[in-house]
Amino acid sequence: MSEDLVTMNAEPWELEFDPSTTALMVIDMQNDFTLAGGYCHQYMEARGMGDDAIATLRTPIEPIQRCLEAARGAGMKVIYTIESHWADLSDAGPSKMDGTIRVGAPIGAQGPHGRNLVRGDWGTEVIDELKPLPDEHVLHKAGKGGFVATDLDLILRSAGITHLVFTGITSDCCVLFTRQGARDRGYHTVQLYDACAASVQENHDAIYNMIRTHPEAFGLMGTSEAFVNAVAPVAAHA
Ligand code: C5J
Repeated sequence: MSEDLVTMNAEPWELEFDPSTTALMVIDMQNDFTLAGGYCHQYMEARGMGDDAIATLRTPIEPIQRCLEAARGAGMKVIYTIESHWADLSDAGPSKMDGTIRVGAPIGAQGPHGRNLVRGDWGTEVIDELKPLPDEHVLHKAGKGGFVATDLDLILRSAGITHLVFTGITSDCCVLFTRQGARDRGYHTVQLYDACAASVQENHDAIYNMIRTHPEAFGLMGTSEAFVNAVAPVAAHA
């Protein structure tokens, strides 16, 4: 274990962490949530907001690229999650199926590029701009929270990880559920404002109001710049 304790600017207080026991989380940066024709575009289009949602959900891409470069340079663990289901939809529960039918984008329906949220299809691939390295985990989850029915907790604890830095989408759904799963399991967390997004900007900002008001429940808030600045000295002599 390294002795490289770093301090990151965050709200409402600074976060001190060791990069060797901290993981960068990249939540659901997959084609189905970031490209026209995908699952998210379909259901937001049903409300006349498809293109706006995709534009907003792509804003974290560059900040995440900078975070990935800094985290990898500092030798940090990087973990991706993907929302996906088996091709026979056996892990798509009744309430989730019903909800996606009602919003106009049923799980498993054929879209222009593949079936919605089906593992192995186009929509459940990590986007080209953020491809994982061969030794990085890409965890597939059928729920919104990354700890539910996955081996995420085991992987983190086996690697001695105590702190999680959250990036990805969406801040009002899968980032929120995964972060809260982490909080309930005792991990320290910080979420990076510009490296996350929701399909509706007001929801993204509401999440940050919640964090500011209840950091004991939701963890801390920072920026990609603050994270990169914190780990850059470690990267410089890694
Ligand atoms: C949603 C997600 N919103 N990744 N998924 O269905 O947040």
